[in-house]
Amino acid sequence: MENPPATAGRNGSTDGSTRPPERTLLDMYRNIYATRQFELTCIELYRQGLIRGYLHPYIGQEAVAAGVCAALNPADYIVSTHRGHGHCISKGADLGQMMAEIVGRATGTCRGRGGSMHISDKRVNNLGANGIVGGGIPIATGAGMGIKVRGTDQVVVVFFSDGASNNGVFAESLNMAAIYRLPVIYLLENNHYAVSTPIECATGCCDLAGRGPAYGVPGTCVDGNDALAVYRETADAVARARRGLGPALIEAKTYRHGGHHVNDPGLYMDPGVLADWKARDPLLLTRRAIGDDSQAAAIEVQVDAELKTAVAFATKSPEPDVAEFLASIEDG
Ligand SMILES: Cc1ncc(C[n+]2csc(CCOP(=O)(O)OP(=O)(O)O)c2C)c(N)n1
Repeated sequence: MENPPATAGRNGSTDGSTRPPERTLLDMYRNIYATRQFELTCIELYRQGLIRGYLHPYIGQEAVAAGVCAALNPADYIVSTHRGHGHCISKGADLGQMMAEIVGRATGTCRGRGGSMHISDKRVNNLGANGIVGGGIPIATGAGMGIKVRGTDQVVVVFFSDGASNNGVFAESLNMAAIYRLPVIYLLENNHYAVSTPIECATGCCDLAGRGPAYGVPGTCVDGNDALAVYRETADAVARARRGLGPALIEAKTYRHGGHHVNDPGLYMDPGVLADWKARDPLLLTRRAIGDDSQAAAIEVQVDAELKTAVAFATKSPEPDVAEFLASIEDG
């Protein structure tokens, strides 16, 4: 595995060592653990009828969001998906406002109007999740064009999955990003399924990173359960994009620990394959990489307390006001 690039970003990895700064590893573990606990809590709240609509757990994939966002600055953008809780948390969401959004309360990041699948968070430059598979890909390409026009050194990362990479907008967006050298990182989370369809049944060529060069976009593949590897690969792509060298496609191979959504038992998943992936649970791998149980345990205590406060805040918050909502539509 390559060393982290010698860039002096938020993570300040300039020593060329194979380990990123300790703070980065701990931050990634915090985000992985927070996402895991947040979603386990959401599943309980869903069963209690407190969350309406769909809920798509990210459990098993958390190292992708954590590794990617560790390589970003607060001013950088992300664009998310229907499976986006990990993206939100790793980009810096306040757990209380995020939980309030998911239970549909007025104090949520979108005043309770977006919910799990359409959450966004302007405060941390999260341009939002999307119920349209692949819908975020052209949005990010447009955001990349905006950055280029404004002439800042920001980048945008768009998360999407293997199913979305078969949509036409993938081809159109990569082509456009290549010709304009847009600072967009296309982060393909290959979790090997689109609902119940395994990738082999939906995709003629399963080398998804290999699709990038066909459009003039460098493509790399990384172990998506290894947060450090994801961080390094992303930091490399971010450094290139900030230098004006254009877009990148990163395929992070990972796996869901369960079905497509909260009510899908995932019976079509091979139990042996699932067990192999669970043995490489990103939570365990990252905890092991820290190598100091007391540091990991301290993070867990802090997150558990934060989450408890977040749930209390969210569930005690008022429902959105219908009259205010209708007035806001009329105001445009
Ligand atoms: C344009 C569009 N087509 C179909 C759907 C229905 N749908 C919802 S999720 C999903 C699977 C998406 O698979 P993938 O992109 O691999 O993401 P994952 O769920 O694995 O994270 C489909 C087909 C949709 N929401 N939008």
